[in-house]
Amino acid sequence: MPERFLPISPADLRVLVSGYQSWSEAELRSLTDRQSVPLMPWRHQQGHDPAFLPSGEAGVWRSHTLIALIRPDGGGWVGCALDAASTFTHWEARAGGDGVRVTCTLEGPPVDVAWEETPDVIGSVERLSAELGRRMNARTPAPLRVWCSWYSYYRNVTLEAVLENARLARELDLPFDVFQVDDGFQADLGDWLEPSAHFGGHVQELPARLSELGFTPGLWLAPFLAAPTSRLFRDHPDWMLRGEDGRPLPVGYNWGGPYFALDTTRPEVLAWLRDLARTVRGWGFPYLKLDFLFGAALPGVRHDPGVGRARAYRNALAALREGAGPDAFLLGCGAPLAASTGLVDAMRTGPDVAPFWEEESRRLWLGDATGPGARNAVQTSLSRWYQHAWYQPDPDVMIARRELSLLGHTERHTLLGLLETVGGLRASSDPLGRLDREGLALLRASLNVSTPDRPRTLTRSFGGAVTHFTRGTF
Ligand code: 9PG
Repeated sequence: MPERFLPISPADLRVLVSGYQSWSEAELRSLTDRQSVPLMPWRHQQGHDPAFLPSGEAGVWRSHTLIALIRPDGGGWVGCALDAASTFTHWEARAGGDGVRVTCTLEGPPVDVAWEETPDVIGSVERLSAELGRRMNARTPAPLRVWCSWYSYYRNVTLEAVLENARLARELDLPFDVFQVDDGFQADLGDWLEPSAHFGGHVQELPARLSELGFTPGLWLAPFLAAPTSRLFRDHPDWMLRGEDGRPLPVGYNWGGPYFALDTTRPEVLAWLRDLARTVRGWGFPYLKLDFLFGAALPGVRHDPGVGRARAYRNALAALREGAGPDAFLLGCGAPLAASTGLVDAMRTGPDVAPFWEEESRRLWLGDATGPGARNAVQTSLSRWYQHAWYQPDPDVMIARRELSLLGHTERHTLLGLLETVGGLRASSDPLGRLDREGLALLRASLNVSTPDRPRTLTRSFGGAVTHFTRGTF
């Protein structure tokens, strides 16, 4: 279905779009509004698909994998790719004077794409999304309750801080399944096996001690990236994704500088990824948070130009799955969404939560709603509710603490209510020793895992919230 024309007034339609990767915007908006495109070019690679950016014109909406156009009576049209293993499916809805033109373009080999008119858009979205999940052998294990070090310790995390929280969780009888160490334990981006100077030990020491306390050990990796200062980059400059000029291509900016991505069409890179996952699994980490995964799907010059971006990505993720083992729990993050189905167990479906509601200037003036904040996280995950058929959604952590947070009472409770709506993983980063009675009660409430079939019913009753959770109206 390369192109369809709908003879209906654009003013009567809303559009549901799902951005490319975890952090990209997903929203339900009036078709005549303008989809924002980040002003800063370096945000294009890190939050969007640089090969299919929002156009920035009013009345033009771009979406990956799935798009829906919704009439006021709840009926409308839904388009959905039914497979995403080797192909990215790009949708565009363009309002014109006499109707709406919908186009679908494929990046990769031909793939089945559904397009239907329906009296019940929500029902059709759920059904087509489930069909994609079935065809790609989605893994949707029971959701876990995770303590993650990121949203309070950030890169200053230490071995002792993780253990202290784990001991407290046991003492307070908090029902966490997993204790997961995030970014900060490693010597450099790419040098995962050496410890950072401040961590106070080797991350290898943690599994035995966490298991003793009854928790499953979890570890963060950004396995497709390398810092220019890393040993990985120094030893293997030829393993990097390249630009047209033949030099390693800087693909983003974080950790105080630019970073590079691995070229996963090289067999030796796939072997290295397999070994990495096998090694950390061998250390005793069956739960892995695999971050910045978009790194393997960026446009650039690859060793094997015959392998498309979606395939290069999928092969890289499959290598990690092979190394970690079929029973490892893999959480994707910063990842192309549908293309991960069947290889990950859970997926971050929005940008990072933060201990504040939102950075309005970044969203409104810089056109970038991929930044951290409770509002962006909630809106995006909520607008992707149907993806529970592809993996366990991870709407990111609850922030229950009052100290070290700017979230007010209503915002904390809104966060809780909306996380419950999305279902999936339940997580916290709160320093447990700093929670007061109210914070502890809120944390306990948030660890109540909701089942994957709940979002549907809840989203119907939260329809108003989804609709009004839009720029300027909330
Ligand atoms: C660790 C963090 C945490 C967090 C992840 C991810 O677009 N960006 O520049 C961008 C940077 C970092 C980021 C998200 C987006 O956070 O989502 O949970 O693991 O990395 O560095």
